[in-house]
Amino acid sequence: MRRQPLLTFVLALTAIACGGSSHHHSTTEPPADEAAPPTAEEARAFVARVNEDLRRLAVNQQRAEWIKSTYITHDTEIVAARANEALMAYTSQAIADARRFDGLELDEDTARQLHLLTISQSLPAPNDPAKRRRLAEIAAQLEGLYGRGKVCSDPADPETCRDLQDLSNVLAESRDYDELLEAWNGWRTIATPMRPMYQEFVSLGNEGAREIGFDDLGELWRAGYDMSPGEFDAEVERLWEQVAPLYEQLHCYVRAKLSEHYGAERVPPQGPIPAHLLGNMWAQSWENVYPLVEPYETEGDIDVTRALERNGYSSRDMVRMGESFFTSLGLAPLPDTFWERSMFDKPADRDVVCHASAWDVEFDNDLRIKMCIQINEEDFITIHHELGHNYYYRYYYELPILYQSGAHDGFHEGIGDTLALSVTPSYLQEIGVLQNVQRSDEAVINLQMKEALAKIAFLPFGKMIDQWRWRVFSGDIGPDEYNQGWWDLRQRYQGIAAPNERTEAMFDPGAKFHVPGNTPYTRYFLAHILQFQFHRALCREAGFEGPLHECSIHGSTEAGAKLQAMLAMGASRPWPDALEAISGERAMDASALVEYFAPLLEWIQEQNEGRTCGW
Ligand code: X8Z
Ligand code: ZN
Repeated sequence: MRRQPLLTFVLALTAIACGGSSHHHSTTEPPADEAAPPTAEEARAFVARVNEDLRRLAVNQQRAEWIKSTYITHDTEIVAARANEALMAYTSQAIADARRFDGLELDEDTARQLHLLTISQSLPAPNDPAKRRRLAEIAAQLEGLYGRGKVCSDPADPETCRDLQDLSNVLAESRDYDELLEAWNGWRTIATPMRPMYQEFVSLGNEGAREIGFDDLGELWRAGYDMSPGEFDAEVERLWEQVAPLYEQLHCYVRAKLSEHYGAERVPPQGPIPAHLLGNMWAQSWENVYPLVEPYETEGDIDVTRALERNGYSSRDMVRMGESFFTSLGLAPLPDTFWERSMFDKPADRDVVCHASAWDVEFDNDLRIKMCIQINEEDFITIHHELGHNYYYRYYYELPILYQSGAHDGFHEGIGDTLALSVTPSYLQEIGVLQNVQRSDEAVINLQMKEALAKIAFLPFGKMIDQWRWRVFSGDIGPDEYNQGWWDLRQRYQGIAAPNERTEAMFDPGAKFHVPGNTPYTRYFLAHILQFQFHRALCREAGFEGPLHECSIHGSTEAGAKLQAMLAMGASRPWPDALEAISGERAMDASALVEYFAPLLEWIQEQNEGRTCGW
């Protein structure tokens, strides 16, 4: 989550920063002779100094942020907002100061770090101190509203309250249309108060982005990919077109099954699917409806959740198992401090930001995760996801802070997921989680269905969130059409529809963590494509020959060495260099994903014969 690229994060992170004195110190001493042109040597010294200053400010900000996220109160929110304010003030000033080196012939490292500085913030603040403070506070409050969110049938009685975890469990397990609807509607009530705050947030964030030279906040976000924002836009479209046909087939099949279960009046066989029936609060991944769409009823046990429960694992045991996958590749064990400082369980006595995240608070191998782990398959996979972030931090923490990020943010999000693709039934049998794993063509289709519900279903969601935000930031979607614009995109990309009327008094985007948390989201879309590309490359490295979906890299130190080489580059080179280091390829490409799901696609296409797909 949020912390990913620390760098990006940090700096910008979310932004929230605060603080700050109202007068700015210039980040470098003014040249002795004001008229003397800046030199490459000065630029190098400037970058070194910025790295040092950022370390101090970012560590302070991360510490405050960690405390706030693990103990949400009025005061911790303000302390975190102040620390973020200081970081934002410094960063924007440094970007302005760096302008004097524009047009100078610089060595590659200096030029790259100056570029990374410019794009390091996901929320740049305006220079006006009052506006900056306001922005930092709104950002902290938005996240606080989400983290604290509860729905109570009797507000006077805490016993009647349900939080996101409770409501998500209803979405995952219930098959009762009305019960699902109540939980779905309930969670969205927590976002309503965010609406005016978000409007102000957009306007202040845009102002900050313009002051550092971007048209709006969305343009700044799209500038982080070693190509122009326009080229990046086209790149995302290109990748989407590679995978959209798979999504359409999956959608068609799942809709037919849900229609059988809930009836054609509730799930019309040719229209969009009601958004609350897909097993997930945001319909972003659908693995929880697997029992309703299972291709073959078999004896084979791929119910990982049941197996985890049966074995009596604790949250810590699950994290240990995750770590052991990384160490099987020859990567280092997690430091002792990881086990001391992480938060694995939801505290009973205070509000925390439960949304999973991975941190390096001190930018110095101070690795941590923060999760409210439940003993189930989804969280077992999320643990691998978060540890992927930690291992990125682990292998680049010795670089200058400006390089302590992923090659791009999609890389950061894709590492743990890549390893999780190797958490196959055979692997789970090997480590004693599953017994009696079946091997048959039917078992392959079952397993692929489950994976498709997680990975293919996610793709349009991964794209649409920022399609919405980019339009909001540019003004294409105005404040009086936030919800309409949201549901138009939900329907267009995902083929889902709200189950009841949504009005402009509501603010449904705010019910998804990354909107109030201000975490860019296209990274997850990219990661869902890249992870298959990484997987294919690492399988090759591990000497695997056979169909891609059967490969597990578990235990391959050759694959581990390749991975480590890429992680250690951080953001020091343009991302195509990092992609080349791991895969020999220089372009993002969904063909590995298509190859991986080839058996399922063929099967689904047969099932869909005679159906009208699309919406
Ligand atoms: O936010 C996350 C991670 C932390 S970076 C748990 N993910 C996205 C989400 O939950 O919406 C992982 C997949 C998509
Ligand atoms: Zn992540």
